[in-house]
Amino acid sequence: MKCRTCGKEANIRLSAYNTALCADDFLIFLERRVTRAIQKYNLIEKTDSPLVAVSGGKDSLSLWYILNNAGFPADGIYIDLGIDEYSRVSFEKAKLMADRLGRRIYRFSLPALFQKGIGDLSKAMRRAPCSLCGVLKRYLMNRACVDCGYTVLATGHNLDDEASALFGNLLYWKEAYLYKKSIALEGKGDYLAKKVKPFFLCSEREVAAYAILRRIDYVYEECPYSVGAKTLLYKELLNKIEITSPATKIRFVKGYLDRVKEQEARPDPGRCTRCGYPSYTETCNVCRLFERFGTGEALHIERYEPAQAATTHDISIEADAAQ
Ligand code: Q46
Ligand code: ZN
Repeated sequence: MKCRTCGKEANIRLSAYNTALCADDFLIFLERRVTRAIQKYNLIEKTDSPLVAVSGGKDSLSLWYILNNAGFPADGIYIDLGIDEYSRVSFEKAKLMADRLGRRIYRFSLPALFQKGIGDLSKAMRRAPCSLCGVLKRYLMNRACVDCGYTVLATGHNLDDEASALFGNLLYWKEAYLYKKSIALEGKGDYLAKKVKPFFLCSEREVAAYAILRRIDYVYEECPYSVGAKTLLYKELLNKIEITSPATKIRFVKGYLDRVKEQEARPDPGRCTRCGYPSYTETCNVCRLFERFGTGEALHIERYEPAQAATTHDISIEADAAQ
């Protein structure tokens, strides 16, 4: 198996593109896919100041790395869910990348804000941890982006995440969610940040290979609450289909992108009467949580400055007709 670009021995087979590449050319290939998606879908402008949602996993750390090396200087936001060792290790990995890039990282901590981690908080609220976690992460990341002066929030959702979410939403005809999954969701006023997913068309396997080849130190363990999640089953099913019919996932997600209408993608939410941030109800879920479990103090965000100078390499965003 030879590398399509240089003819050397290939290291990775990309069945969806019916090709194979050596390690060096694969890194260039993936970085170009990301920068082209940024250009094609107008995800981030050169004048933007992006904030990356960093979990300590391979996707978010690789995205943070790529953006900074592609000329989009970005800081990170980490949400500490208070899941003991998992949260501690995840934040360590996030800080390592902050140091490597020479970028700042912000942190919201659920135990500091609510005196409980996501496990106890979800028990107290009689709500599934992942559903509550989703609400909190959306709120806190939006607050970090808007309040700290960033113009766009970038998340590391990859092709497999999007294909499995789309599959699940179609399977149960969750039409209300169907149009909220686009590659970019525009912001509104001074209270809702623009959200983008530059890895939308990059598979989980591709991002994992990228992280390993770039020696990105990420947390291997999954969040303990992900065990048994339906999205994992959907990912497995889609990967089985992919084996016999390569490129199914990317066609599925690209077909969605062609159909999704931006106007419908983000129905105008109202604003919470207490905090002023997006809410479909008079008082948002998070203000209600603060009322019950908060410390009574203002929302507190921690800020970590990088410990050492940045070590980066440049990634070109010029179009390359050969790819
Ligand atoms: S939602 Fe659920 Fe994830 Fe939150 S509680 Fe963990 S598994 S981290 S993407
Ligand atoms: Zn509120």
